[in-house]
Amino acid sequence: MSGVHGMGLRLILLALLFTSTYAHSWVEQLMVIASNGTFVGSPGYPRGFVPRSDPAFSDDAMVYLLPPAGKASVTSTDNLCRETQRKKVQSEGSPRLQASAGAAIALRYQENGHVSLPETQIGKPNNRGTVYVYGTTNPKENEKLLDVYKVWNEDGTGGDGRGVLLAKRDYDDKRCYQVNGGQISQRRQTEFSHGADQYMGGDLWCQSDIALPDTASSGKPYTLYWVWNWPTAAGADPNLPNGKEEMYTTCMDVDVVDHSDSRMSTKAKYLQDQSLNSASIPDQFKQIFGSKSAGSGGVSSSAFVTPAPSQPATVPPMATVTVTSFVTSVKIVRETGSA
Ligand SMILES: [Cu+2]
Repeated sequence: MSGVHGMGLRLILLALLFTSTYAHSWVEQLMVIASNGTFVGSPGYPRGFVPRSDPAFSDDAMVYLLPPAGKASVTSTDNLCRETQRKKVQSEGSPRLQASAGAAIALRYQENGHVSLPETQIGKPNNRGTVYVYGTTNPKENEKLLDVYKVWNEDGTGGDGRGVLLAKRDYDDKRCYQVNGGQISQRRQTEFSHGADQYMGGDLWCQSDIALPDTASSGKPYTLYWVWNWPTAAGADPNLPNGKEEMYTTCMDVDVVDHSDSRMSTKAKYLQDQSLNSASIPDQFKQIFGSKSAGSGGVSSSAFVTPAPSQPATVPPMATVTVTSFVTSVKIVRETGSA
């Protein structure tokens, strides 16, 4: 292969990689986590969810950028939720998650290259930004970002006291990847391999794992705000000498039900070697559990085996998996390039 030919292939590959990073992120799905760390039950969805399979889907149907395009900073009038997520309304076919008070829940999202292709954006944090998850039983339709973000605290004494900070997580959960030709993805595809499923295909989605408060009342919705802070540092990008504020949010509700089997057991213990298609993140699971029961520890013990969950996560047939042309293209380019 000549050098010119190789360069051309590399440019095509780069173009594909860049194209793939436009998507940004939002919460795609909520799952209850059983006391062995495995997802159980049926998925729940954010307010006004538009599935990727919907003909009306585009990134713009789900992305919510703050500050809004054209503004340098978030101001007191900026809404926390995108317009389609300000009311407690679900889309047809995308219901709320059902979970009991105290249940552990995974908020799942796609990294879209923000983790696996960090070279496409200069000056971003090493943890790919920080996710803040807030909870309230008393949300406002026109909730303002700055009334909640870094104001509500773990004790519920921040700001107007209507809500709490449930968790602060690294955007990169240290496992997730999009299938692409980047080194991080290649490494993680080996280390965290899994069979393609209907939701993720070959990708492995990221998670923010949290727990509902034990005090959440049954029969009522509990509101979650997922806020991803992904700033550009000052001085890193010559085009952005002062850096840049960049945040994305998803707003969602969970139906709090009286179901003892989704309640986090004090005997919770993470089951090692479980399928990554329905596994929570061990260190986040440990953080949730550690705060709920003293002396739990032991997440790394492989000798302890918990019973299988009574209600396994639905695993749809493999036949419905769609391989995108993007992934196919990258593979072809790589194979040709290395020939
Ligand atoms: Cu993005």
